[in-house]
Amino acid sequence: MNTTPRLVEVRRNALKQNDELARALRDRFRKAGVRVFSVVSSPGAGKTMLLEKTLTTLRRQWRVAALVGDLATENDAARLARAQAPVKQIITGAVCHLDAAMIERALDGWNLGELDLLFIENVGNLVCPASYDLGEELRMVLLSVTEGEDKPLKYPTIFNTSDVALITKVDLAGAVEFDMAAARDNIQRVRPGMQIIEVSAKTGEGMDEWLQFLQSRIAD
Ligand SMILES: Nc1nc2c(ncn2[C@@H]2O[C@H](COP(=O)(O)OP(=O)(O)O)[C@@H](O)[C@H]2O)c(=O)[nH]1
Ligand SMILES: [Mg+2]
Repeated sequence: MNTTPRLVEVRRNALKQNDELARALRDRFRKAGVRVFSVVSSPGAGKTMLLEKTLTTLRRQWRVAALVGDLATENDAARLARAQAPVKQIITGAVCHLDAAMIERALDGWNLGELDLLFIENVGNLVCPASYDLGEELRMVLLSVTEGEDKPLKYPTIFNTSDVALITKVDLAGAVEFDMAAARDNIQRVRPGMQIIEVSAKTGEGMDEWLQFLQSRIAD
């Protein structure tokens, strides 16, 4: 007799289905030669601003595009489009994360062979996006200084499932008495060895290191 509660089972099946679709997407991206990077964070940590600056610089050298997820509004797509790259908004309604099926649908009509880089901005949330593989090859997690140093300890899964951490809005660190050493230490406690980059998309501090990191991944 199956003793697993029904809801748990439905959720497990949904995740399994997502993983299979994500694997197929990853294959498709590899065959098309497009590198796919996703960004996760709490709402307001600076994903869109960082991506706008990143796209603006990288589009000089690469064919870049972005997908951006939100519960409502096309605001972020409009902001990212200022970087003059193809951008599509995914409106999730009540759903607190993107999933592989949403990515597949959003790519409908796009020729992946014409792209070098695709960025995916996930819905702002430190919990739900952690469980959903989107077929990306690299997941970056943002922690803004205004959120406090303890967030990696409170939301370990999102840090555990990411490949690189960015500490954002470092221009505000002094104003909020952010303890950078403690934040770095907390990230290392949940994900030992993870690379950490400190940036301010506003002042440009750390952007060179960030862009160099991306370039080195692209060259891999
Ligand atoms: N001071 C400062 N503000 C920033 C920085 N990056 C983003 N912001 C501001 O933080 C707010 C949220 O940024 P946004 O990019 O929309 O975050 P998202 O919700 O993670 O996409 C906006 O008002 C931005 O102007 C930064 O590096 N420094
Ligand atoms: Mg955003």
